[in-house]
Amino acid sequence: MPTEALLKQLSDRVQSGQVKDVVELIEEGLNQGISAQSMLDDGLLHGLGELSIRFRNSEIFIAELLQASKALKIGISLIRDKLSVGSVRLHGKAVIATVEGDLHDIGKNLVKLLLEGSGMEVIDLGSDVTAAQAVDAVRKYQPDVVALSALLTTTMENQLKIVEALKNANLRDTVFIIVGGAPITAEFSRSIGADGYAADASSAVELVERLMLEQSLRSNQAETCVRP
Ligand code: B1M
Repeated sequence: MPTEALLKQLSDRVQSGQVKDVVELIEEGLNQGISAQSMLDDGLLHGLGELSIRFRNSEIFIAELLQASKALKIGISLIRDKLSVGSVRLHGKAVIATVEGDLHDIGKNLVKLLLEGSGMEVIDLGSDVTAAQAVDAVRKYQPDVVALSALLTTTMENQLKIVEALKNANLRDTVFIIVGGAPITAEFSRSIGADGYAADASSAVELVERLMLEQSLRSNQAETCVRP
């Protein structure tokens, strides 16, 4: 099947939540040499995007959105090993979560996938994660990065709650906090005192790389200063 037709079918089958067809189309696409990134962006996510417009216009119900999300997740699981962020190699540990009150985890899972793919150990706290749970996880795992996702305008403030809770627990300065999700902006990130915002999963990896590089430059400078 021509690439364009296959990607269109993939998008259509996600929208109609046909898991079996999605699996078959991805297998066919991989055999044809279509890139995993293209199947993700132009097939799976395109389908979810189209459905989102219909959901906003009240043309479909939440059950259809759920079924489509299921098809999309299974699709991603088939190409996850082939998605990459180029040459970025990271070390260290990240704790990732979707904040309290929010069940949207597809974007968070993509960020997790790419952070793992770039070499980080990622502890996934799941979705609907409270500030107390985030603080406990930072105490327990001592990560370098806390990555927070929020998809609802009503839950984005819960990213601030986590920043505040980490401050109150004297843990704020032990981690980089990065935030993302559809309603989040760079300005919002600054306003809540996070260390950075990323618009998508690959930018999240680049952001972590930049923050860790800056940190290691700072500690090298400090070491040079104290050396006799
Ligand atoms: Co919901 N939902 N949903 N939904 N849903 C939205 C977010 C909405 C915009 C739909 C709409 O109205 N058009 C709307 C929010 C409106 C608002 O807040 N202003 C909405 C609503 C209203 C709701 C409910 C309230 C509906 C209801 O019950 N009446 C309900 C809330 C449930 C809850 O969370 N408490 C609800 C439920 C659901 C489902 C469960 C059915 C399902 C989620 C399934 C799941 O995740 N397991 C769902 C879905 C699928 C969506 C849409 C259609 C798609 C979200 C998605 O997965 N996108 C969404 C519409 C939309 O966003 N266009 C919508 C694909 C994903 C890859 O993108 O998550 O944005 P995204 O992630 C991106 C970037 O944002 C970024 O990277 C990813 C791309 O690489 N990113 C990060 C994300 N996190 C990051 C973290 C980072 C960095 C980057 O660093 C840490």
